[in-house]
Parts: sequence; structure tokens; C-alpha cells
Amino acid sequence: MKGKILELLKKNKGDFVSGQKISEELNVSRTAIWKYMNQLKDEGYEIESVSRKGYRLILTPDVLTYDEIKDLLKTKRIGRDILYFNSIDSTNSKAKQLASDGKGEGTVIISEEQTKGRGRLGRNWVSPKGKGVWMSIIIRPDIQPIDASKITQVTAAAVSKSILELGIKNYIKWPNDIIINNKKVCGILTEMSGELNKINYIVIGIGINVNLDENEIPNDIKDIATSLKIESGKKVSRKQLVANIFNNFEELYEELLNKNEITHSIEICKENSAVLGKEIRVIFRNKEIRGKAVDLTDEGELLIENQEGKIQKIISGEVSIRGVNGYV
Ligand code: BTX
Repeated sequence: MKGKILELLKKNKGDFVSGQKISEELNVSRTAIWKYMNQLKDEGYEIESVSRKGYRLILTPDVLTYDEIKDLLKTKRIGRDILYFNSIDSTNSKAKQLASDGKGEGTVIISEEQTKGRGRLGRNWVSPKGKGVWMSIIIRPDIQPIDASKITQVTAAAVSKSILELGIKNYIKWPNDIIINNKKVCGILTEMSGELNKINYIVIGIGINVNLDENEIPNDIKDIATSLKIESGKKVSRKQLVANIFNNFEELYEELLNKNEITHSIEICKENSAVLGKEIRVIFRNKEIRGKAVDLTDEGELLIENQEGKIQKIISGEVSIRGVNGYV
């Protein structure tokens, strides 16, 4: 009902809508309307209420609720059930808990801030309020657990394409980062629950630094982190970005479900790769391999050529990639 009231206010943006009209059109009591208006105000909508005139929407906040995103969506499943939080420890932790309780494919958890945002291997992910996209998508693909890492490539391709659609050139740093000017704007954390040959669910965590200013990036990550706003010089619509990601992800993910292929995603990953053609260091646990990144396989593994000219296949998972002289 809250969503319907909001729609009615939006349709009449700038004009008053009387309580009576809302009550008649939506078959809802005056008291209930008042309650919903207060909820909307709590979410950041500026609504003027004047006796005998009714309610008028003055300002729509930049919030990532389903009501704000739905008109931009072309998806069937992804993002059709959004659980929106003002603050949470970690959207991935919440998504895992909800997935274990049976939440379905395509459900998304979004929060304006994370107090314990997680990176890989227990690392921390900085997630300040209202400035980024911190979200997790639950999926339940009927694929083999060994193929789960393909999901990270599909996601990286979807995010990269979505940022490009906003006019911002970006690069994929295999396997799970998106970078601009050699600094990270996005990290992806894919977590799986499954048995030997069956996936129960996968949670895809996506963290994007969208509208952070330079002074909002903590000192300890200043050299490796940036935001879309810093790089493009303009404020970016988080709603549009999130909708683009859901639209692109669903399309690329369907290729995996329907054909068991990720050809289109790999094309995007290759076209926008930050590592192909470069001398890199691959860091895995405490080991390090050096070589030139030469290609991505159809499965999404990285091929590197070592100093003896031998080609080695690197499977994503817990590896980190560094340039020979720095971050990339
Ligand atoms: P990662 O382990 O590859 O990267 C983590 C590292 O990146 C940190 O150790 C730090 O050096 C750096 N870092 C921390 N915060 C940021 C930031 N905001 N921007 C750039 N660099 C940063 C990458 O892990 C995967 C991150 C996934 C985050 C999403 S947010 C929604 C979801 N919920 C959750 O708890 N995690 C995921």
C-alpha cells in the first residue's frame, strides 16, 4: 500500500492530492494514509501536508528501495524482491541467513551502510552511509559447484557494462574487482553453500564506491581505492546503476543457465580487462607466481605465460593479482 500511495503522489508531483482521493482510489482509511505518509517521511521523502488540501510530494530521496528502482527494471526475477536496510552489519551475512531460511532466487539485500562489510579472506570492506551500492543477490543455479566461480565473472561483466552505460570507462581486474585509473571502485564477494555436487545457494556481494568524495576514503586505502564520482567528476545515480546491474546480470546469467556457457560475459571481461597483456604477480596463500596474463578461457580462468614460455591456468577463488610494480 505504501508503494501505491507513493505512486499516486509521484503521478501528481507538484500538486496536492487530497486524503479523500487517496482513500477512495486505494480503498484505505485516513488513519492508515497518515501512518504510511510518516513511514515515507522516515525514508527521506519530503511530503507537505496541508489541511483541506492533502499531501504533496516535494522531494524524492536518493534511496535504493524497490519503489524507487522498479520502473527502471526489465528483469523477471533479479531484484524483484528487495529487502532494504538503513544500516546492517553485512548484506552478504544477511543474505546467507535468509537464503538458508529459504529466500528465493533473485532476492536482493541492499543497505545504505554496512558496519562490518566483508571482503575476501576476512578482509574489511569500507561501506559509508548513502555513498555507495552495498548489496547482495541470492541465486540458486542448477549448475555444478565447480562452476560456481563463473558467477563472479558474470557479475564482473554485468557491473562493468552497467558502469559503462553511465558513460564511465572502467576495467575488470580479474577475478573480482572493477578498477578505474588503477584504483578499485568495486569489489565482488561470491559465497556458496552446497554439497559435493549440488549448490544450495550462492550469495553475490557487490560493493561499489559511487558518490564518495576524496575525503570520505579512509587513509589506509587512499592509494588503492576511488569512486565513480571522483573519477567521472559528477554525481552518479545509484538507482540507475543498480537497475542496470540487475538488467545486465539477468541477461548474462541466463546464458549460463540456458546454455551452460558464459561466452558473452567472457567477451566483456576480455574487452575491458585490466590485466590481459600485462606482466603480473599472482598471489595465492603465501605463494607468488609471475608471468604475463595472456588470455581468459571460456570457463573464465586466467592463462598466464611464465618466464620459460609455459602457459599456466589460474583458477579464481582466493587468488589476488598485482602488477609487477604495484596494485595493477
Ligand atoms: P577483497 O578482499 O578483494 O578486497 C578487500 C580489500 O580492499 C581490503 O583489504 C582493503 O584493502 C580494500 N578496500 C576495503 N574497502 C574498500 C572500498 N570501499 N573500496 C576499495 N577498496 C576497499 C573484495 O574483497 C570484495 C568486497 C565485497 C564487498 C561487498 S559490499 C556488499 C557485500 N556485503 C559484504 O559484506 N561484502 C560484499
